[in-house]
Amino acid sequence: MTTKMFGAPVQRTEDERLVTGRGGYLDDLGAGAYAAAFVRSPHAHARIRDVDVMAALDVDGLVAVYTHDDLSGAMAEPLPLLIPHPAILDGRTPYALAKEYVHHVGEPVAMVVARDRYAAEDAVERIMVDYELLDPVVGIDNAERAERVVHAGMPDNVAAHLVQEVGDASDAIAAAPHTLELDLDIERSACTPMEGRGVYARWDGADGMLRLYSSTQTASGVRAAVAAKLGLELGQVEVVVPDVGGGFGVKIMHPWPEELMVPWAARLLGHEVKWAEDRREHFVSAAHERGQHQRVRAGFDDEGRLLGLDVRILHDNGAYLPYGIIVPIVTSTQLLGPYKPGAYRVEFRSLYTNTVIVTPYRGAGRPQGVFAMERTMDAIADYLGRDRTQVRAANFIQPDEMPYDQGLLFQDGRPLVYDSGDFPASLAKLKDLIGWDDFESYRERARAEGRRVGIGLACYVEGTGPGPYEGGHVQVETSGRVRVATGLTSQGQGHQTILAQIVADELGVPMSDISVTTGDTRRMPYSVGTYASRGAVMSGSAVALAARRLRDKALRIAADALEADAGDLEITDGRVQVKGNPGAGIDLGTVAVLSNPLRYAFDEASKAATQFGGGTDHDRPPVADDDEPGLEGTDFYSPLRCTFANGMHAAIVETDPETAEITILRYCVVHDCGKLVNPLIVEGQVHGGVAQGVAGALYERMAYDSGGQLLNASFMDFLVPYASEVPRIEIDHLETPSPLNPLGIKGAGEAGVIPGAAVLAAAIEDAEGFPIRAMPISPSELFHLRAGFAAG
Ligand code: MCN
Repeated sequence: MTTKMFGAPVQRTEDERLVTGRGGYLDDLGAGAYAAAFVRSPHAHARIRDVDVMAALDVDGLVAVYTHDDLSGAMAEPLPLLIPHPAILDGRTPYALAKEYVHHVGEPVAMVVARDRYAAEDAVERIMVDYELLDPVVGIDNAERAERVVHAGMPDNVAAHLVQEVGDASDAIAAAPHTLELDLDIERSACTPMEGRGVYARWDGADGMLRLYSSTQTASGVRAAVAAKLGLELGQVEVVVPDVGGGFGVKIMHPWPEELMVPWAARLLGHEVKWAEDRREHFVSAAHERGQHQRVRAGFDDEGRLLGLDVRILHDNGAYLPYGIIVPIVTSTQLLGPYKPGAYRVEFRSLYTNTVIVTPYRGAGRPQGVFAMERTMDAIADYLGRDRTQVRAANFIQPDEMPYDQGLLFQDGRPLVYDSGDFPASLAKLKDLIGWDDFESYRERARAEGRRVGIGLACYVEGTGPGPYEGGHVQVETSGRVRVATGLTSQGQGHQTILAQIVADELGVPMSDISVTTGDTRRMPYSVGTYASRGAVMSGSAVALAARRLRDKALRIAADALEADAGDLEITDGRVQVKGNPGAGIDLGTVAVLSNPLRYAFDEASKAATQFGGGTDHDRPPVADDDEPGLEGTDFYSPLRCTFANGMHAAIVETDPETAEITILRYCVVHDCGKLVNPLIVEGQVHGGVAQGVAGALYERMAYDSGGQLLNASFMDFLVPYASEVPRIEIDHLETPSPLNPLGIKGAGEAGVIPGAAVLAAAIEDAEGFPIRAMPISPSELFHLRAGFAAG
């Protein structure tokens, strides 16, 4: 390697285009397309008696109206259950358009296609749906009581039930010197990306090809689902993902009903069709997450060591289960964080409710797990009168115990094994960064000024970079420029930059000579997608492997041309040369020419190529027996299991003694995602994550009334924090490389959000002196808690 871009804080190459308004998002496409709009259920639970479309047919510009009756074959069947699991008792999934019943407000009942969106919306308003209202089930308590049911034939509303146990937790708790119990709540929230969902489809009847543009995190998943549902061969469907204005998990779902209906109609009508979600639609019909009740029982010794832990989780699953049980299984298996309890039992029930579905939202179940575990750690410390960091340290898995098997099974049935990490070192860094040991004197000074301040911390581990695989394609053009393709889609993570950094080092070319294509199934048909903080680990490794292979090939070809030994060659600044003798070498572009005999006649570079006899040596086969023509190649990376990143956050808050306003004075992060490809990007990811963590702790919640109506379905009412509410974030890194992948990387994209609720609950509790058991918490809730505490 001659350049050293891996690890450098390189500015993101995609930003100039995006911040100067040259990005191309879904709704920038398809100016001539028909517009689709959806009739959505205004009720949380109802039977559809009739859909009367007559009045809509008069709307000027109307093209077509579709209901479930118009669908046939696979399109008329429910959507697939994407990730099955034996713990799923009854996995209900929605239809592309509702059939007989609606199970949440916002569920699509009919689709209108019209010349433009105005006409489509007018027609939507004229469609009369006759609903027989049924009792909705809203909230975890109601779902658990099961006095009403969400789905006919399911009397207890339990979608899935799973128990995992390591040792005998009941015995361990019963025998422990101390025990305590906690009831915890964390409310529903949502991803709220800047850009909503959207899909634009073109059907080319002449060659039977469907071209689909989708604002998705999973291009290949959409392709597979649409092909299957529309009865097309995979080779007939291409999915291209334009710039995406954020996803955070909501665009991981594939297919959304709209993502099926739009191409289905485009094919039927032989005309382009587009749907771009508006904000209100996003609130009421896209996915949410978080929503859990947790009951924790802990048994511990005088040092605060956990001897037994029993956690029971009720998870609000929403009306359908297309995404299986990923969220509660992540909560239940990654809840233990950096700790090793003597025995552990976890049980969850995933409950159907008449609210929108749940897909993994950044952090995916971990914020809830960390909330349970870290609130427990704090409760133990407070009970024993010990420092909160000491109790944690007493429970840490030590670095020399790595790899550490928690004895639990993850979603895919594989054991949950932490590959590496140094928790004591992280804690030491965090304590230094925030000045933990000096806080009491600061508190005293603040108290003397009539101010109330508190400090809290929270620790987490995060399984990142799961398989099954991801690919990378690398091609050297005869110009010497390098094209890289990944199946990942980018929602703002900076993939183009970091993949170019990796390839620059592996191939020995300047970053400015590398361009990266993301989310285009024409360039990379086999891919899994961007979620679970897997991009750097999976695609980073795949492109590194592809580039390494290409480098070997380039050296072989150049060795032949230079009549040198491949082992004596190196690639520097895009030139293959003899080590120690830069004069003796050829450009990579020339190697690309040599690799493809057909290019000799056409290419300028062939002039250089012929110098080395590549085109004139008739005794040598133009392509070696075990090689393919061209300087390009694809490689795939498929890990044994995911790699565990970890981190610890601490915050100092101030709560106003009168108004109960909560201000974050400091927010510190120690983060370990293995080797950092680009520290600037990782810190940006941590900043974004912390902003969402703060949002989930203090502002954002989905407020449903008892009828299943979302009361805050707009940015006037759903409080997304402004930059002014997000604290300055101080970050320190630890780099314990992962032994599992070729670059030693662990994921970073979700980390910042994970401990947000736990760390702020701890700090507020410390400021106030009474337990905080539910998040988010608003000033008015804090005010009432104070009053309740004061009243005893
Ligand atoms: N990175 C790095 N070094 C590491 C790890 C990561 O330089 N050791 C860089 C990566 O190269 C990448 C970024 O950090 O540019 C995030 O990488 P990774 O952790 O692999 O996450 P993914 O690329 O798989 O992105 C998904 C992740 C998830 S799951 C959510 S949710 C999320 C997130 O990324 N949604 C986002 N970050 C987001 N950022 C933006 N702007 N928008 C979203 O929707």
